[in-house]
Amino acid sequence: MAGTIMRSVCPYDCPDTCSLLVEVEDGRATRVSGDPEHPFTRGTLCPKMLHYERTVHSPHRLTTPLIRTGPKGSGQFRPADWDEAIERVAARWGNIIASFGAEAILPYSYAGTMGLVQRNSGHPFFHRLGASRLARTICSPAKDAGWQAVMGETPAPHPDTVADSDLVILWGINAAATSIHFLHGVREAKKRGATVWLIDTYETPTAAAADRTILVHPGSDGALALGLMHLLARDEQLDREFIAAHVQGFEEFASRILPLYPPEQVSLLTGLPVILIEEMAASYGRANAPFIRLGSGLSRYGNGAMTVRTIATLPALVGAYGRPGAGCFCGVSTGSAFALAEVTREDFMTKPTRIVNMNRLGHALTELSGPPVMGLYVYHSNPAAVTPDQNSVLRGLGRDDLFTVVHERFMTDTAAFADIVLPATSSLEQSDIYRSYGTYCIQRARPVIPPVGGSKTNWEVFALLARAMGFDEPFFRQSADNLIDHLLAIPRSLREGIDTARLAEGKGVELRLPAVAPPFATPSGKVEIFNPREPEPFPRYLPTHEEKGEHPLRLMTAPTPFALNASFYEQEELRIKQGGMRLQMNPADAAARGLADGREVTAFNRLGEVVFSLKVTPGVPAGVVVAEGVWWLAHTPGPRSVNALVSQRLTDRGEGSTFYDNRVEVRGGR
Ligand SMILES: Nc1nc2c(c(=O)[nH]1)N[C@H]1C(S)=C(S)[C@@H](COP(=O)(O)OP(=O)(O)OC[C@H]3O[C@@H](n4cnc5c(=O)[nH]c(N)nc54)[C@H](O)[C@@H]3O)O[C@H]1N2
Ligand SMILES: Nc1nc2c(c(=O)[nH]1)N[C@H]1C(S)=C(S)[C@@H](COP(=O)(O)OP(=O)(O)OC[C@H]3O[C@@H](n4cnc5c(=O)[nH]c(N)nc54)[C@H](O)[C@@H]3O)O[C@H]1N2
Ligand SMILES: [Mo]
Repeated sequence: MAGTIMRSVCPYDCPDTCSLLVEVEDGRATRVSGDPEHPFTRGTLCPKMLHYERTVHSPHRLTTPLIRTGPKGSGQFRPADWDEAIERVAARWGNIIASFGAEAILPYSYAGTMGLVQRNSGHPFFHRLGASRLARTICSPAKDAGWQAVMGETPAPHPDTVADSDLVILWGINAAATSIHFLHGVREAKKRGATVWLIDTYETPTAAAADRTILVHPGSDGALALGLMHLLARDEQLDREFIAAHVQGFEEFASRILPLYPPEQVSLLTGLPVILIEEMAASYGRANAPFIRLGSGLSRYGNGAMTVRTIATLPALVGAYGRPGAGCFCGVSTGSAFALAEVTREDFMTKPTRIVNMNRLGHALTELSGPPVMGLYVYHSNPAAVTPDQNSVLRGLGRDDLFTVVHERFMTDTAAFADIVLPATSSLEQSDIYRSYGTYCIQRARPVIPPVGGSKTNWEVFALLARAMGFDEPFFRQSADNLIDHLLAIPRSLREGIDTARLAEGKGVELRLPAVAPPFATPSGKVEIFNPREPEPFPRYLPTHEEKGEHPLRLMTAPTPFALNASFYEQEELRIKQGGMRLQMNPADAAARGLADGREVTAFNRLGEVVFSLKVTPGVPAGVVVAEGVWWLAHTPGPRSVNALVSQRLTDRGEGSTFYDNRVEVRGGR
């Protein structure tokens, strides 16, 4: 007998935020499919979510609290009940606070679930505790900083408006892996005659959706944008009227900055032939509605914010901002659709506490003093796998005097280092309210199955911890649904006039689309090529950290279609689809090193060594190697995964990660 169909939301860190139809039989999810009624995702699921039930009911799910019995990292635990586990945490934290102060406790969380309540449910607790705060900058703060420097708070156009474009530029985005529903609009545009370019550092699966794939040197996109603008100015392919009315600082930019970037110079920086740069500029200048869809990869460099800032400047020269089907889409910022401060409760902090950058966890655990980190609480994140400089993170997690609690669905690389592991529910077992960073949809989810085993939601665990720590604020005694109701009761302009009945039914609902501009949401109301508040008042080309580096090969730590960061590695079928943990290399680089396809190789730099199986492919240019996916150590060919090769250095603005700004050398064998 077929089960009941219930609605839920994909909780993962993806711009699309699909609505799900879940078939439930006897309290188990038996099948998951896309919801055709969702305005943006239209019933299609990605390869990762097709069998979400295999994650939810995986035999590897954690079902009971665990207490460490063996050495740190050995993965030896005994089961315990919740009371014992919570009491131990509270007692140990009490001791740490007495000896070192509450700032010796560090929460570490990111994006295992994107729901607003479950994702942020630790904030009020740790604010109340007086713990150190975490700067959650692993993903794309440099992209935000670069966009904001030019466009302020100007909202993105509706993603489906790409269908009205005649020149679509997928710039540093592997949309076939990370944003498949955006490609729907791209296909529509193509049907109407648009040309599609992909600009990346290697031929990703998205190349199949593009008419033309343009491969640049890593981190050089800012130079390309400057070169295109140089040519637009030289050839008078400018929208002078738009510039005069809506752009700040163009004349000085054109006279002082653009002359520095003639095509010959840009060719040296990007590796593109002069004739191609000329051709690109002419096509961009001629297009009626050029639409840039900007990914985050190119922002994860020492010059990442400046690169995004420079690219965000380009559409202004041809007046593409505000024109239907044109402009630049970096991601939507619908954060203001909800009063998030009601969830995060910064007012629970009695004084502003120390802020620790999550990209530098290795440093925080091994070198930070005043006070040192003595207690670490990890929830919906897997720092042993996803965080830069894996060797330093693992050294930190291995400290005998560090008390680590990990709230997880699986025995991840991080959980294996815990003193206490707490079992977490999956999204199908919890209530939440979702927004999205790639669409204007919101959606409410309620549990569709009971918790698997003894697992608990983030929200519930913080309620237990609050009680154990003696916090008596009523806030900690409400349910997640109470808080969601409260959020929905606070009016916000983005939610004005939305279909609340649909929302209550659990369906995806579109917010009111903000007017894109002009005037632009910047202090001047204009596109700010000149921005006096920035240390660099004009966009220009900045070098990456590794422009000139010790090793010859630039390492791309790219996403795979068959996993999401270090999530989904519990599904064997998806690991098989990835073809194992591979390093992709150009045939010339492989030949120069005497390396054959399928061989075991070691990539190394000053930070570490990682074993891969080699995939030789002309899709990767010489001088670049590609490692897709963030593998769990349980499934790696050697003792480390890719982030052992990634440094803790930060971006130029925004204190972001620099995952793509690393070099390696590669040798055969281990
Ligand atoms: N299947 C899948 N989906 C995902 C994820 C995943 O891991 N797998 N991750 C999720 C998360 S957390 C995020 S933030 C988003 C990210 O989504 P995207 O922004 O699409 O992905 P990124 O990893 O940021 O990088 C995208 C591309 O940037 C390219 N790139 C790197 N350096 C450069 C450069 O210098 N110039 C150019 N032009 N391109 C460059 C990489 O080769 C890669 O193809 O995707 C989300 N969705
Ligand atoms: N080499 C390389 N490294 C990367 C990236 C890359 O592309 N390449 N991408 C980077 C980016 S953009 C990002 S955003 C980060 C992502 O970093 P993370 O957000 O840490 O990513 P995940 O690996 O998805 O880990 C999330 C964990 O949360 C758990 N989880 C899921 N739901 C819940 C829940 O409801 N409660 C609890 N307690 N746990 C839950 C999952 O089981 C999973 O282990 O990774 C970064 N690291
Ligand atoms: Mo991310």
